[in-house]
Amino acid sequence: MTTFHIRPGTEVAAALRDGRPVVALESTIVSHGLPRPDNLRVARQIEQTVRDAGAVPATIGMVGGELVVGLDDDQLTRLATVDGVAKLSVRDLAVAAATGADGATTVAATSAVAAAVGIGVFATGGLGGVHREAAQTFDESADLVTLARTPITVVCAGVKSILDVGATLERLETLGVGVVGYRTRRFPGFYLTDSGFDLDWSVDSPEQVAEVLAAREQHGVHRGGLIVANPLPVDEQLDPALHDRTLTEGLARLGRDGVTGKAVTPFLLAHFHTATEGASLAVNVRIILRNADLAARIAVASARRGAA
Ligand code: PSU
Ligand code: MN
Repeated sequence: MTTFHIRPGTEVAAALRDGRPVVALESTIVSHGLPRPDNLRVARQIEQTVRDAGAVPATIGMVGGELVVGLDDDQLTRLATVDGVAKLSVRDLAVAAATGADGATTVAATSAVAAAVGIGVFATGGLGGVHREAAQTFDESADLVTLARTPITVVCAGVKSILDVGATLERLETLGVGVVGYRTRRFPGFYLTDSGFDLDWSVDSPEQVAEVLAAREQHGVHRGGLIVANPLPVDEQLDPALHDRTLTEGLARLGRDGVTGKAVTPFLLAHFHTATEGASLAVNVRIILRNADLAARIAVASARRGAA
């Protein structure tokens, strides 16, 4: 009879056992979020960034039905290069395992699996959120509701402006997901430093985030996730005029081509990539690497405090 256990990679298993800092990483940005062949190179760079800051990277994904925490280089290469890798949210994990699928985990699935094995910090680029047409389609990412019930800290640069940013923040509030700005009181807009929305809280250092996590743990009252929103410095953001033009054009094309549902995000991301001649991709990579570095420093501070 087949058994279905989560398999931690050797290095991740040792680090968790010894209480050393570990950072979870998602695989959907590798398989679906970034274009080939840059995706594999970037995936390795993200892991190296986590190592350089003193933590162990644990990229999560499913290979041949096995749920792996800490993919090795062959497994990472497989998810980055083969066709037909499924995009797995939490609800898909068991079906994908039972059918022996290859799959990449979203923010929701990565958070849930990381928390299940005792990893407390996760780095990504941007979260899923409420889509602009959600009032008609009900299209809201499972990332939000999953973070409501998962004790994980996600370092990200907010959500992309292709989503409804204000509605996403409202839903995070309703769902009880904590949101703190890293050295800012403005919610970042992914490609742009500032989405135009205010935040109630700001933290200044990885040590201060570790204090927040310790307080949450010791209180035992709030069992949901915490988003650490890490904006790009203004001089590294996508040119705002180019951003606005590209977004307006992309949204118009959506309507014209009748693109809906799951296809909306990939369509808009591909449009950004071509319309900005690769500038948006460079910014995207920069965001992920900065978030990986900050997440690793938070994991290190938490491990020092003994409450990772
Ligand atoms: N946002 C991005 N790039 C991405 C994603 C979100 O800017 O690659 C991925 C993440 O894995 C996220 C998922 O969890 O898309 C959300 O998908 P959906 O909206 O289908 O829940
Ligand atoms: Mn959706």
